[in-house]
Amino acid sequence: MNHPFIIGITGGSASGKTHFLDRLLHAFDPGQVCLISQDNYYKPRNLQPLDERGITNFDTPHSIDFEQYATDIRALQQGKPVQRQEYTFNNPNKTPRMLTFEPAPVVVVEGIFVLYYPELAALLDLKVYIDAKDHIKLKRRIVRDKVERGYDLDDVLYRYEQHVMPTYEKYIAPFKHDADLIVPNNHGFDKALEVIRTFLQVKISRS
Ligand code: UZR
Ligand code: MG
Repeated sequence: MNHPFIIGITGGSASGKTHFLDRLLHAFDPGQVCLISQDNYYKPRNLQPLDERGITNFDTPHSIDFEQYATDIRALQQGKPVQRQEYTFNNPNKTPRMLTFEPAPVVVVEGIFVLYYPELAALLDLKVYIDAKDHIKLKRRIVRDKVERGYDLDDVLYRYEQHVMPTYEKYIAPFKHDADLIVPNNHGFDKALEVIRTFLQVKISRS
């Protein structure tokens, strides 16, 4: 097999990265595309930095074990499978599964910091930035954090203002300029999705 084509997907929290990838991956067979998400590389909770109020801040580049993340992406690049325990966010009742990432012609690397870490960015053959307005991201984040991550409204608003936005401005938005493609996602992304899907199909057919 040739080296896989590695596509990076980034953008602010709740910009629609996961949703974009759900839709994209739907169009492929499981053996054609491997998704390896930064979410599974959060360090354990007791190693997460605390803010000045003693609240865990999951939004700093120190929150992620990016050395291991880069090592695992390199393994996939060389055609080797990777195992990693699932990260279950704020759900103590959920038993983490052991995930296996199998090498595939296309590898998708997704997360808020994938352009920030130079070692990681250097592995990407195509860099895509999903862009949404701040109030739209906040609205999505309120809904998602309640349903999927178990935070109440006060908590979401506090984190958004104190952690998420400062991180966005410092470690995410500046890297928009390093992206190859910027996909606006305020009202949907159907056409951009189709462009990227078609492109990846060509890559797969030539692999
Ligand atoms: P996306 N995050 C959690 O909510 N809980 C955790 O245990 C670990 C991370 C959040 C993190 C960040 N911040 O903004 C977001 N907080 O996950 C990134 N608070 O994920 O790109 O899917 O929004
Ligand atoms: Mg996500």
